Amino acid sequence: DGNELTEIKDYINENVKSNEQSDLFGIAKGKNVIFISVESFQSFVINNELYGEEVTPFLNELIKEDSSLYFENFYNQVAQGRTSDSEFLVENSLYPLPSGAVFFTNAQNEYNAMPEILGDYGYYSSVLHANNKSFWNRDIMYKNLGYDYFYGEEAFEVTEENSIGWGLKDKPLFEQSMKYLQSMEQPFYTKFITLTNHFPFELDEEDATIERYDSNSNTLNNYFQTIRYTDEAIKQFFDQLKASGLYEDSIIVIMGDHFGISENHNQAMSQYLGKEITPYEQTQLQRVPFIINIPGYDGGKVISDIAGQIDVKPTLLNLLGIQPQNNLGFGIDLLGKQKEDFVAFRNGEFVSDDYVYSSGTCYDRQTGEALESQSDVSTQEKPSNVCGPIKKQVEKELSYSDEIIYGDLFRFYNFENK
Ligand code: GP9
Repeated sequence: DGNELTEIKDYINENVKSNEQSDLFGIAKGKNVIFISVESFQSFVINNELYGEEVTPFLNELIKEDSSLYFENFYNQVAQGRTSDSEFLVENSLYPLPSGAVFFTNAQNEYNAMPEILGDYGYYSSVLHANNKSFWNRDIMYKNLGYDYFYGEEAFEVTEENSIGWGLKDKPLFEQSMKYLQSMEQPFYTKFITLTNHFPFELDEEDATIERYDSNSNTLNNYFQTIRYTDEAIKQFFDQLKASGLYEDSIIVIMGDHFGISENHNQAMSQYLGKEITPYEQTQLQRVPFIINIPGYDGGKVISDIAGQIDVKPTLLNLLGIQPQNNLGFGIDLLGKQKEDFVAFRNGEFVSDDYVYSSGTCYDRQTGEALESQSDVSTQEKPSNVCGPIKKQVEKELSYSDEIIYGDLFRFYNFENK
């Protein structure tokens, strides 16, 4: 009957939310939000080189700008629902499910998602993604999350020349989207989901502007070329936004959705990074870029605090000066006074300020040194058991999030708060 909600709300107030407002609250009030979800974009390529050439030259410049906030220790938290899980995390500040994709299993639930909240503040919301609308059950789920419109594959001119792999290439995606953006009611919240940097990372020869890598993994070898292409596509999009005049009235958010190079390619990855891929490094490889570009802002910086996709919703809403009453989630405003000090992964592993818990081992986050074995972690009494208490809280938090979804608890919550 929804009584579980009281316990969950208490937990969130005590452990997750901080009541102090960030200095940046409302700095982007009334601005359009252009959110670019970049397929399989991992942080290891940022500020990195291949054969002496920057892999992502445009984004490397962008994060240095005074108008940009870049989170260098931001982790993806997806599970089996991959891109759809990252969308779910972003829109709801809830965790994806332990198995299956919540976009399929609980698409009929009540939610209190970002498009719906922004709608109450006069925003028009849409998604631009050149794939079949029913992929990941998006057509159903988007309506339920409060999106006003979904520009799917049929909204774009897709030809043999302008597509590869999964469909329309990123450059024509942005190019063809300009007409939609220019005629859109403002302020708008618009999400782009790119496709070119999708496994197996195919690219036409004429689009390649960086060499392939040379290792035993074709996947990793190709990856540098497709992510460079996407970097160029985003650069071109910024130019078009500036030329159209939309740039000044918008904030642009760029986020990687999940990893592209799985652990099957660790040998090649280890060759590229020049270090062994331990479980600690494997977790560090779950970092994805998160960039917020705020035209006109001049306090840009690189933020090293740990962060995750669960934190996107409260962070963006705060920048927009929106503090909805009716809000229940497990993320924090990354620009505010922090409270929760771990990033939880769906399998119960986590990163905290001081530790990384991966494959049953607790590591020192700064040095990567292994501190305890799994058996130590589960024995609460040991004084050396530093990961154990955090692990317990992570499990509790994940199960609260599951309770909300499995019990469709927003039915009661929205009712209470109306
Ligand atoms: C498909 C695209 C890719 O529309 O979002 O999804 P993924 O395979 O990365 O989950």
